[in-house]
Amino acid sequence: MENVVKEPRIVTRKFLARPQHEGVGAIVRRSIGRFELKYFDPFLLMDEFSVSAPAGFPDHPHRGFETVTYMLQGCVTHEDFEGHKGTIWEGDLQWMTAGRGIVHSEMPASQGTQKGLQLWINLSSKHKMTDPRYQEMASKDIPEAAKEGIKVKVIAGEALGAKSPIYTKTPTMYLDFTLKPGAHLEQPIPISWNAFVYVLEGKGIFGNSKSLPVTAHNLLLLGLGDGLEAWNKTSKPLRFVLVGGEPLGEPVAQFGPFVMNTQEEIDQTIEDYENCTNGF
Ligand code: FJE
Ligand code: FE
Repeated sequence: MENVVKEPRIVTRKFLARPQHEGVGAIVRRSIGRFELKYFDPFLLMDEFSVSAPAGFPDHPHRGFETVTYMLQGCVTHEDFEGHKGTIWEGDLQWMTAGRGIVHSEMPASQGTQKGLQLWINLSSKHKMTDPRYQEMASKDIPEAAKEGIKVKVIAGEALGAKSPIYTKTPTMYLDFTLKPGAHLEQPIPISWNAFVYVLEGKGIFGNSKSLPVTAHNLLLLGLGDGLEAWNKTSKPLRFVLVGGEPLGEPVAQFGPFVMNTQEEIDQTIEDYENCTNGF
């Protein structure tokens, strides 16, 4: 492969996401959004979730950011207060811009354990009160590319010549990579963006070819540079997601599922939610 990455980013921090309780009877492995890593601008939360009926995430609100749900196993049904309803099947993607307000439920849609990733991306002050919007992509429609032992599903952004149609208000890339044994990846990342890797399966070497292998449920923050280098030096497949975004550089005031810039805006949001006004 030609040298597409000139200054590879190295791994600056590693977090193992351990299971914790969330919602009603659901389990999440939280990496971003936990106490030690409250915010990785523009990312507010990264959960690898696991739910079995009757557990789930019953009616709850969101304001000021986007939620991105990507199903790994099984399916969840969502329904909001405007009657927008659907099932996110295995491999499908839902990119939800909560904007000024969405109240919805996210519940398992079949028997057994339903697993996925949920990422929360912050919106800039000028977009926080935007109209709510959904972008949905079925598994078969997610652009895919393959080259030299590397397969990628392009959820957002561009990789190996494949490009996602998802519009990201906060510029974001979201790539689902599978590397065959022996494969070596070089993926460009815009230089000013924050980026992380979350390992789903197998053992990978990231950043520096001499670094120690990293296993599933670990989140790796990447340092400065123009891209990621990764290697699969094992005899089994390696699967991970690479997520990057342009930092907003704005103050964050958060109260659970409400994310604004100031405490006054949070107070207003709580009032709006209680009174069903300004979007709720
Ligand atoms: C939420 C607690 C929550 N991670 N992963 C508080 F559980 C939630 C929430 C979720 C969630 C939903 C899915 Cl489908 C997957 C998740 C947290 O809904 F929004 C708040 N505020
Ligand atoms: Fe939600």
